[in-house]
Amino acid sequence: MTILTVETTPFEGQKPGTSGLRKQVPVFRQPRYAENYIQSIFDALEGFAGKTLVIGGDGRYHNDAVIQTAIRMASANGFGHVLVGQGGILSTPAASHVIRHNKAFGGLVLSASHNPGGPDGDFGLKYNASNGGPATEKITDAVFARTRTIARYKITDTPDIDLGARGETMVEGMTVTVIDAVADYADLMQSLFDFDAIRAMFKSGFRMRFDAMHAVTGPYARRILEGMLGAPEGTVVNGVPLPDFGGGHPDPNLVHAKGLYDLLMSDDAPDFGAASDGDGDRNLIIGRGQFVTPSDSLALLAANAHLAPGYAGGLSGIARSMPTSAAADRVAEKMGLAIYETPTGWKFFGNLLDAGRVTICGEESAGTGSNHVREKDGLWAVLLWLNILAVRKQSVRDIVAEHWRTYGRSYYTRHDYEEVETGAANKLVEDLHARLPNLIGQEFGGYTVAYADDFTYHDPVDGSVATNQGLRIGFADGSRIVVRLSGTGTVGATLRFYVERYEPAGGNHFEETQKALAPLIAIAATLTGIAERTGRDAPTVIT
Ligand code: G16
Repeated sequence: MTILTVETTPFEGQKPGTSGLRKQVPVFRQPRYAENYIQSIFDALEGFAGKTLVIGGDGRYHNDAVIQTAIRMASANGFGHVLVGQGGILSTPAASHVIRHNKAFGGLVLSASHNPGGPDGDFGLKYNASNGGPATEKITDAVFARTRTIARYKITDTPDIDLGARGETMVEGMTVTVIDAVADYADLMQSLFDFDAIRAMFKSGFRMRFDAMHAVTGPYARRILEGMLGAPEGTVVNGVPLPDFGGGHPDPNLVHAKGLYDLLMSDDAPDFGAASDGDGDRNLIIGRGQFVTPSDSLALLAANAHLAPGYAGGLSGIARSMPTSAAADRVAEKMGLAIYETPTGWKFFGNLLDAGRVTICGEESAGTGSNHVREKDGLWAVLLWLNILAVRKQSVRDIVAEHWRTYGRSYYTRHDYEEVETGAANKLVEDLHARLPNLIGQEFGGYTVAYADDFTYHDPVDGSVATNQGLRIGFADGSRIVVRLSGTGTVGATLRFYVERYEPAGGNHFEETQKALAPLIAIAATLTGIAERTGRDAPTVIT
């Protein structure tokens, strides 16, 4: 067996987006494509000789093939040890924990998150650093630069590892350990939450449905919810990870998890419903008769986290991505906590968490997490909710209503226009960008523009600056419209409109969301000319 140095030439467009490199499977399956990208990652890193690399993915189509390649390349490039999840599986938050727990040099996370899988679906690959979090822009820029000049990669000609069985194998002087994908993560969850209280709640008849969407959280949810917490068998549905997610779209939103939503709104609704996405970092929370927006969920979890043992000492601060509603800001204000507004992308929370400035972070895109790992964490959010419900002994609906009574409500919606022609989408953003300075002071249907800018983030920890992070149009009453291009789509461009209006404590908090926001949605349509420019008369997805 030998180490081979293979000559190669660059591929166009291996640019990591919001969450690593995401492309359609046929693109990723081209000969040398994954190899080029993995070698570019290794070339952008320094000092890993003899160190540990964690590898795992969400089980989607092509996962196993790329894992075998990554193992051969890690060996050929001089890593000393690879930890890989059994069956090639590791949820993204579990991978983050395994990296931290084992003091690994870093990890390769194979996932296209909530994007569809299968031979014609999507695939993705990202590098996480030793803190367990997504690589910083500095590293991803270096990786991208390398993909443009790469001329060779290193790989061994060793046979495939058996990923199905736990144990150790040697690959050219490097040890590969196939680990239990769930055990360490389950221990971590048990250390944060009051499992006794949650167990007692299930025992007293509390009913829940967790939809794993045939994605990676199935084994985690079964072991933790049904195994350790005593939820009745059948609580977890679609619990077997499948390479094509059973033909579904593993995005826990109101379109792709409609079955769960309908159940929770029905006469036969259980007390609580939740779902997670392809790689287990997102969460959907629905109480009986009550959907909880991710922005509200962040605010509610922050306000109640002290009820869980892992957060009993209080929070150091809260962070949210810029397009996320200001609901968490009001909690921070009342509790005297620092609040940070970061660009979209979990990586921007990393420095704040590492520096101990914040304990809890969240995003409108169904991501919530804390300093326990450096990724958002779907099951963690579900367990924190369960812990809160077990202690407060109220329904989700009552808890939400009480929260709005105390803090006011941020009516909030996101309208996505997917697979828009890239040129048209870029032009829309460019034109609106050019008009921003002139909008200030103008009035639209009773809403006066107080500020309009392209969001720039100054990282308070390392001083780095991220520009062009989304167009914000803020109104005098605190309402807001945000327009940005998604960094995770793989076909054409995805345009996102985020619309928010604040209804203070004492106001009407029970209007239908789209109705409550209709005037602002109309302003967004007029200002952007979305219909004329894209030919679309409605968004693809409304959340
Ligand atoms: C990724 C990032 C998130 C981001 C989301 C949506 O999530 O980790 O921080 O909010 O993409 O990004 P965009 O609006 O650019 O599509 P995931 O779950 O896809 O890894």
